[in-house]
Amino acid sequence: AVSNTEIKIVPEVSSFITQPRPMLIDGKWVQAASGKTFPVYNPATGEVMAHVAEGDKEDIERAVKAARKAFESGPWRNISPSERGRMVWKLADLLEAHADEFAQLEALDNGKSVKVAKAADVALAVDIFRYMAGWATKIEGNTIPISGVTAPRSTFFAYTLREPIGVVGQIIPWNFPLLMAAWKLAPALSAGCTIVLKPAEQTPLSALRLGELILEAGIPEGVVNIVPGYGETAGAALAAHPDVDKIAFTGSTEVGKIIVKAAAGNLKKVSLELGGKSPNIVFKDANLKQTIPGAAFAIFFNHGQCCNAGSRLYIEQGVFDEVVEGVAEEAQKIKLGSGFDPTATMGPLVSDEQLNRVCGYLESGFSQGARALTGGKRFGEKGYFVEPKVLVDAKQDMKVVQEEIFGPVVVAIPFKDPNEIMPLANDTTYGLAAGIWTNDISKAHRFAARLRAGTVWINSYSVFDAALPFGGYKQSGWGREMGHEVLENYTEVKSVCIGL
Ligand code: TXE
Repeated sequence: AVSNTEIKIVPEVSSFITQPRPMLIDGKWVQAASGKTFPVYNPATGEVMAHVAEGDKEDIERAVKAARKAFESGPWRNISPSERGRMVWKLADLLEAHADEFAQLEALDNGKSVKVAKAADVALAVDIFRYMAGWATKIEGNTIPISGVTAPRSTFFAYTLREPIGVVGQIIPWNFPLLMAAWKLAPALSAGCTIVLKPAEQTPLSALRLGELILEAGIPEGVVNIVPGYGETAGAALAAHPDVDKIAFTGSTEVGKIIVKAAAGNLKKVSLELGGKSPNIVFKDANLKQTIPGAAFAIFFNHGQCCNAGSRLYIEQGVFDEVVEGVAEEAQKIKLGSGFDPTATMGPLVSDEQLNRVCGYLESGFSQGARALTGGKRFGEKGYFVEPKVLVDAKQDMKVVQEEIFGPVVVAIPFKDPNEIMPLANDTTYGLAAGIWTNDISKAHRFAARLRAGTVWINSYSVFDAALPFGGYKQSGWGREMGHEVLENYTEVKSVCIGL
């Protein structure tokens, strides 16, 4: 039962969650081999709201078999790139037509606002399917002039083919459940791969509903298999499976390392999009009217549960008080409430576990001497709400400055000399994103080049586009998502050489 909701739940969503949801294997909706299901919680109330088939090793086995068959001998490999692109485009159209339903499913499952889910999660998911649909016909090799050093008397004609990598395992997190599924599925489909997708156990619903649209779009059976389940069981089986050619993972750096080890068994290719502790740097010449709401958005969007969150706010002395107080004021304006409350501007964290993790970090910060300018701690007794926080008096070596909190908590640290900021900003094991706020164009470009991060936003933050690659330096990951760069993750290059 879902209580305190003001936006009315559409009938498609209520009927979807009242039935236990099966998994998608070989084009059919089936129960887990074990017959088990697991509960899905509404983070706004802490109550169980749905049950989902609990995939495990045996289900992964069945799904990988189906994906292998679809890759080797199904109709998929003979479908032209143009037709493949049209199917992916059709999937985008279907998703768009069901935008309200997906926004509600996402809000129920993850806790985010229905409005935001529609404007951001669903819209960006539609967009990546459209963008990638266009790439299906543009994945090309080259013709390459070679000299044939080892056989000098012959002439050669040589070219490369860019082929789908094969059966792909994809493991995704709970912070943007639908969007992470779309970022993973769209390029793999356009490249001609077949897929076993494992959604996060906290948020399996939108991926399962997407599976229905995948079939409706005409994508053949076995091309996309969706196996919900826990990380240590279903996820681990997928990462280790000897017949999976590639694994793509988004989640914690800790589990990313486990995936790499599991993948070593058959040396499957690996791409990883992991955590971050991104520096957001404010110079005193910045336009503070833009910077203050920008810095607040950088951390508080999606309740701070963004791998790219601007969680370390470095502010040049002279404007420190004004910026920090401004961001704290923005935090105070935030109204906590269910994603279905149209007046709420921040929802609950995704789970009990995440609530405890964030509160644990706050306690650790306070015990090491940090001070909160805003907020108490947990908000209310029901649901997983936490008040947005601005921490000051933090030192660079504190846990709250070094580790990913993944909640609405920003640490603000002053700096004196612009030359001292780069080493501090780069003093992290992560390298996912960074922000710079300044009106000095040459300073902006100079510092952007020195940041060890996969994305640098200047006078903006969290701007995502299907055409713009995203991914991490250092322990934030391997490879890039989106843009044409992502196609490297899902293709192999074959050289063909003909003696003439
Ligand atoms: O992530 P996990 P959790 C960070 C963030 C957060 C922390 C923990 O700091 O506080 O991670 O979150 C699957 N083999 N990010 O515990 O465990 C799991 O089922 C194979 C950053 O939820 O990494 C889920 O599908 N798979 C991040 C996925 O991995 C395993 C987004 C992610 O879960 C597995 C989420 C295993 N042994 C959390 N163990 C980002 N980069 O955006 C778990 N999984």
